Amino acid sequence: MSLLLPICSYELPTLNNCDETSSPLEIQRVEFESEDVHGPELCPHFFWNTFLLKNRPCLVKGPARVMKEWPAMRNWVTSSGEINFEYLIDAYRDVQVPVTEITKDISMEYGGMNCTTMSFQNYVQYFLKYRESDYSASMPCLYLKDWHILVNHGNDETGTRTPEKPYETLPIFASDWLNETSSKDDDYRFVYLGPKGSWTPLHADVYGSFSWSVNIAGQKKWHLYPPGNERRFQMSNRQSHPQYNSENAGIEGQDFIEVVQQAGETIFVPSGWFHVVWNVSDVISINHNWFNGANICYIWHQLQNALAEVKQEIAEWTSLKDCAEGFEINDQKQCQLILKANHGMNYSSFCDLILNIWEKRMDRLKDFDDRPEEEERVLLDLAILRHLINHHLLNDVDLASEYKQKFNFAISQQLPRGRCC
Ligand SMILES: O=C(O)CCC(=O)C(=O)O
Ligand SMILES: [Fe+2]
Repeated sequence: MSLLLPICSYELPTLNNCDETSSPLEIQRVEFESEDVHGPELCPHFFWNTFLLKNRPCLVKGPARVMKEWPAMRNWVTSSGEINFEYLIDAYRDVQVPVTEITKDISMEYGGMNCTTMSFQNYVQYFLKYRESDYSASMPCLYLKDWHILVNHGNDETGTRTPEKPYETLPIFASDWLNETSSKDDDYRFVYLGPKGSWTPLHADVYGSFSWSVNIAGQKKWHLYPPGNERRFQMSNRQSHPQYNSENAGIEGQDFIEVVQQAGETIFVPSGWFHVVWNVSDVISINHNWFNGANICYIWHQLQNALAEVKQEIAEWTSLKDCAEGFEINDQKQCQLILKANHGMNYSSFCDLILNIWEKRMDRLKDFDDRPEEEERVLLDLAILRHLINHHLLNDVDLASEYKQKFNFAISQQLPRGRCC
């Protein structure tokens, strides 16, 4: 089917999934150093067409002028480029933060490490001691990860001085359906603070999302594996590979990209790319997981695959008759409950998100003044959503009829002021 779009500088996704990557295995580098912040390099069309749609990783430098204005760049780093613990403690002293004990065993399974929470101040005290001991093997290696720093930002319950919002998402990453619709007390925007030697095991990101990650201070080393190798890694879904046992060699027989990310650089990790990350020095970084029209069909396919896995599991239990009491493979409700527990999302959470974005874009069309750029984006989102609904969601046998009705109603609506998508 062809999509009717206004003449548009955003290319349309081919609307297949992201499993194929024909690009050479090398990281592309983009420098956004232009003084003109509206210059072509910063333009979201360029990034959309070149990286998001092609599902290719890239390392972005700059835009220096924009990032220099981020409070995080000004305040979290000392003039000699070190992490500014004095400022951070002052700003986040009593905030409870999630901390993971990192094993030195590189073959550890993702999620197999111990997690706890502690006050930010206690974590920094530990960090400084660990550093003074020269990262002694006799001390635990603790990694502050997945800190939702913007959740409840400005809502000062702890008595700590509320800091400024530390950064603004760069325009190239701004189209973000996941964080746009996430609830006030949960999101997919994180800070990571880790001592030299801490690391994150092999995984692909939640739901098949994209991620971007910028180092505010310090260096990280990444190994990136293109999608399509999961079967050969012999793992299901997000589990780690048990034979990842050398930091430098990577997984035997598998091609990968190695990249060292410096302070001030942002890495874009596309959908379905497995990755391992090491903190080469003490590092503080900001990371978002997100998806939008460029990878929404992939997110949907991941959800369908996760449901197929649930059904498969239930079928296996059912064949062990004794444990199968009360379970039916066609019990949609049970399947959806397990899907939510396993995958973090199920059909209704996905469909609610899609309907929410559809409504917001339709509303947005009602009150455009003179911003053709933004209108173009909104029409692009609507065209992609319409395709997803017509060609994927409405054809799915497992989708509840209640949602099919809602989707049929949504796409039967006229676009405001005679527009089409
Ligand atoms: O920095 C890390 O330790 C992990 C980051 C990561 O996995 C990501 O940005 O997707
Ligand atoms: Fe990741």
